Amino acid sequence: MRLLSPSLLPSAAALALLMAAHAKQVYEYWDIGYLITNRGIPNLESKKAIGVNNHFPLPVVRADKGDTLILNVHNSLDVGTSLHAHGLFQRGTNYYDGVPMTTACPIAPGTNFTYYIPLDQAGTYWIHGHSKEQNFDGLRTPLIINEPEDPHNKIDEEFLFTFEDWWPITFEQSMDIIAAPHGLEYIFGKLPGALINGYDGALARPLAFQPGKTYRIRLVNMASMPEAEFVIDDHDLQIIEVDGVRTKPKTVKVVRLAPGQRLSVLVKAKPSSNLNYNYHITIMGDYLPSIPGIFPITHTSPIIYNNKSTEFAPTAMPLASEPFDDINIESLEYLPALIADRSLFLNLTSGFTENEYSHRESINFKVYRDPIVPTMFTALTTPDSMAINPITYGPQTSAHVLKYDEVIEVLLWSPTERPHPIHLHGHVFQVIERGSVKDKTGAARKIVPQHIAGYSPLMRDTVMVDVGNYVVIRFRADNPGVWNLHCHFDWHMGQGMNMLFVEAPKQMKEILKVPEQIAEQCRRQGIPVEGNVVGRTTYNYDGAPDLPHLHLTSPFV
Ligand SMILES: [Cu+2]
Repeated sequence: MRLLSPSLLPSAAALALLMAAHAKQVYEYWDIGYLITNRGIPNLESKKAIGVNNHFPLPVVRADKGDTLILNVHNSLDVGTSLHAHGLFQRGTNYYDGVPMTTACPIAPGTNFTYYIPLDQAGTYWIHGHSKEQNFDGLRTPLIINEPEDPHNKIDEEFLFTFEDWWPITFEQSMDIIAAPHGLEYIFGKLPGALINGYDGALARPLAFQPGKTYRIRLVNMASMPEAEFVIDDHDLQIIEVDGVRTKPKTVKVVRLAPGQRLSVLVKAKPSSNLNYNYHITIMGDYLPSIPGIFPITHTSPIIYNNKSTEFAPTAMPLASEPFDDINIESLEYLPALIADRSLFLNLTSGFTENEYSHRESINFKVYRDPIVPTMFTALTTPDSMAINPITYGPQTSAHVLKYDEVIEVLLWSPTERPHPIHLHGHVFQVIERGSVKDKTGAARKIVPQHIAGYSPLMRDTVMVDVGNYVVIRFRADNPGVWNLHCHFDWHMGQGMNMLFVEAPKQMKEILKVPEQIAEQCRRQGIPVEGNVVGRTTYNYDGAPDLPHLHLTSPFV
């Protein structure tokens, strides 16, 4: 028998020990409470915002891959709250995904709850409220997970930019307004300001560049509605990461991010320091009115090579080049286009309720409403034969039950005048195809080359479905749990554009070991944790939340 030196061949156990030696616990204490503020934006009314530890901006959370994030929350609000780590797979920890009535119960007012989140992925993520769209009122912050072995650690310096819209009204106030006839017209009289890194965008900080160096810039769009564009005059941006997924380097002039999306770009500084430059951040949205000087908002700030010079390179604004298209970016890790086992067609559309003509957003005309029992508990406590039947979760959750390891293709289409940044929890998906719903010639159709050996379609967790467009995505159901698919425009989510994938319920029962504190939060609020959508162990759904019938048009519009 041939023996290998242990020093040449570390055992799995030795490797695990090695990893454990580096892994650490990253501890955060967050007291979530109200603050009256306009976030320092001139001429904007203050509102009742939701902050952490009586302060804005929220703490930026930084950790290394392999660490565990221990996030101890105290809820000082008078309503429930919860936190979602956007982009993390939560493999085996579905109950820490932070979606009340899907994966757990809300954190009750006046109580504490601790998230224990294993950080198994490196990249750029964010943490935000997932209870009544509390992110709209400020509960959102980046989560940066460093990869100790990342070759891009050899960059010279790293910068982070977050983008937020800041409205002078609360989410609750805005929902009342937009649901009413002519609500959108009224609300556009209260346009938001822009926050960059948590402060008034007009104060965006100057950056200092040194000739010949390479910088990594992380971009996080945490906005409730607008998209954000980032450009540096006469500098290339090399995309290396999209939504936490490493990509093959892709050089562009400008990047655009929809709400929920993140990017990392490398920027190589000029070889000399003769000139200074500007960078520009534009907060924009096709659906928001264009008001000269007010919206879209572009904030410009200098990149200083030479602080003795006042000379600047000519500006690239307004932008001439096209924003990048995620169909043309490849993931770094080789994974060819998955072969779909089945396809779903999701019509992202809106309507008006039958009696009040109140506006609602929907998926396939189904307006999401919370079940009586959190769906994860329904999947875990009903017999296998019931747990695989979507009706067990109630019609108003639009639950789709997925088989373990099957590949699902989803065609997302927006036939209305509204764009929808669609986010899937617990996964990244491949972006396979996009085009226009009304295109009869196929000219607008863009599809990844599925038969080119070595081609790896981009994987991401949030994709923009533009006005009148469709997007085809594919993912493998290899993460047992209950995962939301929803629009990341807060108003659309709040109006019901949300649905559930109940993924591999049988395997969920084997894998998920639900901590006692989850059920304790439910019991404290009288929320049942067993049975079907209404808490029964039979096929009796009396009392399930209504599914409102939608009219396509309203007599008021
Ligand atoms: Cu939407």
